[in-house]
Amino acid sequence: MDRVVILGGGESGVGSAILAMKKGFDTFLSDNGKISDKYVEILKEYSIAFEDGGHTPEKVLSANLIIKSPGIPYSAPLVVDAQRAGIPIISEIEFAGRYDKSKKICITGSNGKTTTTSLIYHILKKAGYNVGLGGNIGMSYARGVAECNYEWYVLELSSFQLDGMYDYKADIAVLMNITPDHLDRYDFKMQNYTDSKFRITQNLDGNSYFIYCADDPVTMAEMARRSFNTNLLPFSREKAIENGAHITSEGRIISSGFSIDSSEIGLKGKHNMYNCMAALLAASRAGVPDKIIADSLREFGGVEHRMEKCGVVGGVEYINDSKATNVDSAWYALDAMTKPVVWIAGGKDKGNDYAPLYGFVEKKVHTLICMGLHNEKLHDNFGGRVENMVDALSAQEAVELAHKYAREGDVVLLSPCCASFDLFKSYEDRGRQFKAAVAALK
Ligand code: UMA
Ligand code: ADP
Repeated sequence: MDRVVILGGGESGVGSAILAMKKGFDTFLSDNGKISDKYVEILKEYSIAFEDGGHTPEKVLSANLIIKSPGIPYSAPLVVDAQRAGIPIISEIEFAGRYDKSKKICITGSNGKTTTTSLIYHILKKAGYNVGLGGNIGMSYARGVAECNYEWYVLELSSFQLDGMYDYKADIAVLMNITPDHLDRYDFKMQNYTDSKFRITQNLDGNSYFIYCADDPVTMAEMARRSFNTNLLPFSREKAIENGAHITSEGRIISSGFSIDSSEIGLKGKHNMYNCMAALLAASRAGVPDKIIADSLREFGGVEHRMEKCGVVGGVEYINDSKATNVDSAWYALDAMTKPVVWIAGGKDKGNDYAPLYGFVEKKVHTLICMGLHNEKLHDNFGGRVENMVDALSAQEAVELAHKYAREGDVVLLSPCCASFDLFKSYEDRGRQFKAAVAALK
């Protein structure tokens, strides 16, 4: 019997182990940290053999196939050893795809993945499809394949998941944009990261679709270097697109016979118009009628921690955009601001270049609250560009300072540009603490 070893005992690894077990493999899961109680319970429930607190080389390198969790880099010593030993290493998505008979809509990009994925899922659900949601969001895809039976799957894919994908084929592939992120995992080479994102197009054929942003310079430069044997569906805010989607100068989104005024759409902001165009193209190619797509676009209010309005206190609006963990996403948040801004930024810097934000900050932001353990880089970049700059070591302190500096009619925007791990467990934890602090002000 083939031995499948899963590296990592989080959502991805445990889902993969359940699927491997169900498919009759000799299954073993290995984690070099401590597996959380929740996952230990599931592994025991399914009688899956596992170890934690360290990888035992003999137990791992005896595998015929390794499924690597996305958080584990290829540079991890045991992964290097496994590669040297010639053991195939794949991602959870590649593995689950081997057993998934559903039609697959796959979404990647540096920003907008979760919003677009959730919107497509919302539209297909509304249309009455038997549809699953997974990938880099929610419940593990492999576990979904093991336990559910969907006709359609909407999958958010990260570059880390795409890296371990080879034969997987999407029916509808969506690439939102490519801007610098996670470069530490790609030898700090943008081309390596771009190649990873373009893996979403591998194996597409004449029956599949590739939806992409014609305004994104990195995507377009890469498109020019490659050839595609599939149906191309670009979308744009900047130019008219015949076979795809675009926005007219009057603000109408147009695609073939479909048309909707952007003012009717529930999501707001330029970036969300991209997300809506991608979603409507995907849903229409999945066969959803125009009326259901239009109704869904009107009612979908967005996802938690993405430009989420979380209250007005003393005439000041508070917005939680905790998921803005890179410069590009914060760029769109600041671009969307129409009132004076108290901006809360900072956290674990991933090698950010803040220059694209200077103009917005000088024009729109009067107070910058630096919420992180190391705020020097923010001070270096924005000192002299804002009226006030103060430091905070918690969400509560940041919100109290924001309350003090904000004037009636202002917006307090948490859009940190950085990862959350210096002060918080995750971006969700950061967003929730922010919202709790805003609620406490009331
Ligand atoms: N581990 C090892 N060996 C190592 C390093 C880590 O065993 O050398 C273990 C850790 O101790 C831990 C486990 O690996 O127990 C964690 O694996 P993981 O980091 O891959 O996390 P999972 O819980 O399996 O979740 C992963 C994705 N996480 C990452 O890519 C970091 C989840 O995306 C995804 O939803 C899930 O698989 C799906 O099955 C989250 C994410 O943060 C949302 N993604 C990044 C992002 O969006 O920026 C890419
Ligand atoms: P991802 O899953 O790719 O991280 P999200 O939908 O969670 O994307 O959004 C992450 C951040 O990026 C949020 O701050 C959000 O406001 C912003 N954002 C959403 N869509 C886009 C887009 N198309 N382009 C740039 N930024 C975006």
